[in-house]
Amino acid sequence: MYKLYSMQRSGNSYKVRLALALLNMPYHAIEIDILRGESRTPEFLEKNPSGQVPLLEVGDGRYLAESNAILWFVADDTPLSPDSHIERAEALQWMFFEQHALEPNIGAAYFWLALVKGGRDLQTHALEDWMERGYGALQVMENHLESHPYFAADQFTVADIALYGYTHVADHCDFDLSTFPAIRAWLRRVEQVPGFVPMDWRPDEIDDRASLAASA
Ligand SMILES: N[C@@H](CCC(=O)N[C@@H](CS)C(=O)NCC(=O)O)C(=O)O
Repeated sequence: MYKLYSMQRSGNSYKVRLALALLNMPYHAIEIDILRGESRTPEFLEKNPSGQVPLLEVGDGRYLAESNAILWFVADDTPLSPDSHIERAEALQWMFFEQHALEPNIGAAYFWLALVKGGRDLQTHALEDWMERGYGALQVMENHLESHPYFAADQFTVADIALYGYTHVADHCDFDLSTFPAIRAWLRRVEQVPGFVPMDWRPDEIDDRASLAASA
């Protein structure tokens, strides 16, 4: 069984939890609180030198980092992964887009505005850039979704999961989605996919370090 190091309110971690839930794959979840430095301990850095979640232990002491690499790994040979050569590449194209255009802007705004107390004051200057680039990414998505139901292969794939992670919290960190009707319709379509789980959903087996420590 896989072991997933993840943080409940991390969009990158949620992408992996959503894929595993949709695939009905059992796993053991370990909650890592990045705000308390739990991803930067020597023990964690040994597993992932980047000091970040999500991190999947795939067995035999082998670890996989980077949310989209994990998505690709778990979705391989499942209905979440397109079959044809070109459609697989198109899914990857959108997953790279997510990492360079969406996540660094909406993900950063979400982290500092929604998760870090006082984050808005600490990041006033960066916020302007994140907003501008984040809206740019949303416009690219809107244009695509005006004529496609999903991002790749005209079907729901890992590319949608990757993009859903931060797009669905954009309005929690100052982005206004009211002028992006195609994105809003796509968000609702994703939420209708059988087996969909929201960000605050927890798998049955969760090892929360803080609650374990508190009950010890
Ligand atoms: N490109 C990585 C980014 C992962 C990432 O930024 N993780 C954040 C949580 S969303 C983290 O662990 N930050 C803690 C830190 O950098 O110390 C991915 O997609 O997995």
